[in-house]
Amino acid sequence: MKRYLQHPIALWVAFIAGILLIACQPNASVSSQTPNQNQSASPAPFVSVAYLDRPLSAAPAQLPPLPYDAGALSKAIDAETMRIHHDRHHQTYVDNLNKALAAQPNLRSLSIETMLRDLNAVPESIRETVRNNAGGHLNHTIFWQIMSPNGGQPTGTIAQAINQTFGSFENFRKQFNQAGGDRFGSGWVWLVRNPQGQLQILSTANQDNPISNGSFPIMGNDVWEHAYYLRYQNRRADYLNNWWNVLNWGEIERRFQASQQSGR
Ligand code: MN3
Repeated sequence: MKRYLQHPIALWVAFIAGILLIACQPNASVSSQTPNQNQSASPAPFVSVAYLDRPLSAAPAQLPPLPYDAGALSKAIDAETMRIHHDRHHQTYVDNLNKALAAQPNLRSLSIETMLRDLNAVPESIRETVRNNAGGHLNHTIFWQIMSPNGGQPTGTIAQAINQTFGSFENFRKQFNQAGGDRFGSGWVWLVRNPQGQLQILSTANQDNPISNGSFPIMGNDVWEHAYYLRYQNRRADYLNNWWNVLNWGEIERRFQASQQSGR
């Protein structure tokens, strides 16, 4: 009998010990997981500067459709310019990039952002072609998205940040247009989040994108003549002024918030 009694008691003791272990477990797991969660959150999450939620693929690069009709931005840009700009110029960057990467399966598996962040990793024989055409593809992919037929004024956190950094929206607009007008030849004018975490206006030559210098492009305007020549001819300043009528401030706000999460 004793042996039978001892056995259930041993089971009972084990059962209580088990309950105690389980009862202690949540505390132990919370305290041990908290630092782990912090560790995994500390590296900045990947944020695509093209689409924010997914990288811009080079396997193969593809022309994204315009998110509105070609004539929708006529407050600033005529339909024919939009068609030529998107269907031919942007398509050409895509085609030339795919040609350059055709024999480079390792590079094709990288995102366009990754390539442009480290151009030295691209073989020298195609580096300039990748710089220009991957840059052209990325820049125009951003450009189409940050415009919309509606225009208007910035709201939300981007409006506050612009006021804090530049004094007022009007000052920001003036400085941005000035930088776009001062770009000699072809290039872009940008509002970026720089590596120090500040908003900054800068311009880049040709199809260079600010990510190559560690900045996050929040919004940018194309000041190549192909972007405005049919309607404005040599009057780049008029194009720069009118462009503010067709900005997608909701998308720009989304990009500003993503730039803060990106850690760059
Ligand atoms: Mn262009």
